[in-house]
Amino acid sequence: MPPLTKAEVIVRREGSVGRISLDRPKALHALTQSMCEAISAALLAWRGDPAIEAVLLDHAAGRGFCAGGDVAAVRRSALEDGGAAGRAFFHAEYRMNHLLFAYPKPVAAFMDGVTMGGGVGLALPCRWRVATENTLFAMPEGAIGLFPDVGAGWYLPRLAKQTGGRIGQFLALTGARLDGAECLWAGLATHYLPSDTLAEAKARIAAEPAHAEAILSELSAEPPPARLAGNADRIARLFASDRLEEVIAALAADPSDWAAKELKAVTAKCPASAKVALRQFASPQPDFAAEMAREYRLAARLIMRPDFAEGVRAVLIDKDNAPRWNPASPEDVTEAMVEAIFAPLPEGEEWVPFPA
Ligand code: QUE
Repeated sequence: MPPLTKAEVIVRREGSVGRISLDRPKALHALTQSMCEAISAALLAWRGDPAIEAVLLDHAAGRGFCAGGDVAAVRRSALEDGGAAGRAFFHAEYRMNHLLFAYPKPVAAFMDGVTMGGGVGLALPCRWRVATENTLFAMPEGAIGLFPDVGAGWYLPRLAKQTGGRIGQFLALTGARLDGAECLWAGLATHYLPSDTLAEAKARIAAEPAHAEAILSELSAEPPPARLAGNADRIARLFASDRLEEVIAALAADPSDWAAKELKAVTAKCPASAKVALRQFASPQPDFAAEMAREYRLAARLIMRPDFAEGVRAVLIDKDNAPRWNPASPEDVTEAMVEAIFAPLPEGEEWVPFPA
């Protein structure tokens, strides 16, 4: 009898590499809990296996690397079971993120298409992060009342200083979409390859994983100019404040068309989410596990706020893109509200990583 549900992740060995391919094409490979668990199980099985030297992470059929997570299911959980299933999803996803971060063997991620939210969490811990002409990268959670999770609070504040140090805040507050060239410029990607060379890159790495670095360099192409680089100074200046009201005021005071467009993007997002993101990025955690434990608190709290159900409704269910946030304006999101979202969870409910 065939299985009732498809696995949605293809796991196999090829020579001395482990291969993991996301296979949920109808949802642009957005992650479900069982996909996270299958990925973690494969990584755990290979972690101490001397026959596996490296891991390749990509998507199987269709477009998109990974569009995020199954937030429609998380929304149903928030409305129907007190958020228990939603928390279980984030617990499994963040364990997978942490496992990749601490993984003792090199992993290559092929960001050949939409790479948002959960897809960013898969790619950023990897030693090699390959962008292509199809890469479309974003942390869009502010549009659904969430926050930049999956380790974004670790990676984004640490991006190269060449970017002016505020690219993370810019990405979080605007949900801006970066192309492959911009990902390379910002340090989000390590290589830029034409997508028609990816099959060759994977086959050659599988044959000679010790030469992965040289193979990726050899197949790399000159990316087009990174448009974002032209706005780096503006981003550093206008996103300099950790106070949302000040960022909005700075954008409003700038005469450029660019600032006007980004002002619209910032003010369309969930105000509570934006304040959570700014506070998160202003206080980087000492280690990655601590960051994931903090993010789990934030996720557990934010999925139960009405803004999350409303944001998913507006973006993914009704698709009217007209969320009604509550509070609707930044001034009404108080310090005490943000503080409460960061508070520790009750004993026994905190996130814990896989044992080392
Ligand atoms: C903001 C988000 C997400 C989003 C759109 C936003 C997000 C997410 C998805 C998504 C997209 C396609 C799917 C799916 C989920 O879209 O987190 O299951 O098929 O996962 O504006 O944060």
